[in-house]
Amino acid sequence: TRLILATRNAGKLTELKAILADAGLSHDLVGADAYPDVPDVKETGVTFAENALLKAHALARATGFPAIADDSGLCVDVLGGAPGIFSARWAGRHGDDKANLELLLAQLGDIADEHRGAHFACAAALALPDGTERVVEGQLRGALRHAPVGTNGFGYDPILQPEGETRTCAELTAEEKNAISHRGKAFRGLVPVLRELLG
Ligand code: ITT
Repeated sequence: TRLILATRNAGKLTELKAILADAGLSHDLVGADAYPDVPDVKETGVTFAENALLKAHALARATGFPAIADDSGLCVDVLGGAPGIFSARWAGRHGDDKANLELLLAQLGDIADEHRGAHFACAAALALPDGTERVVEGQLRGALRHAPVGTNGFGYDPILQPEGETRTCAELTAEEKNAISHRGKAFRGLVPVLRELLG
């Protein structure tokens, strides 16, 4: 059966397909770009879970297929959890990863390493056309570097060094990142729910 991946973020889509395939999910995975006529939903929620559910419901309702969505971001301790749900447009323009990362580094300035704690957060939401919904969340704890390193991944990956790692997320292979990431944890947690509700 068809399962819609309710995202237009290419980096997320690549990771989601790998995470779900590794978990043995055999559904026909189709990105939101296959439905260009479905308008982007306004992310009016105040939590990752609320926004993930908004996106999943919008696609499930519009397509008549089950849909899963990812809402995620970087939460910085000394910024009280910002950028958080505003991570994709922190510097103003939605999806401008380079500008977002540079603004965040500038905001942190030369704050010492012991005060550069942060985590990635991800809410994985499932919505069925009948309105059934489920959410599972995951986090990846780490510290922020003073300058970007690495070219893999997307978004803030070049500045987050996971706990227990010497490399940034952008220096990890896709497999290494998915094994420990907020997204990997959230969506692997959603897999048993998908099996139960979708068969
Ligand atoms: P969709 O809503 O279409 O899924 P989006 O990019 O708008 O795409 P979000 O609102 O959830 O999605 O924003 C997520 C932002 O958080 C993303 O643009 C990155 O800047 C950041 N982010 C999330 N996961 C990340 C990861 O694994 N590595 C680096 N940055 C990440």
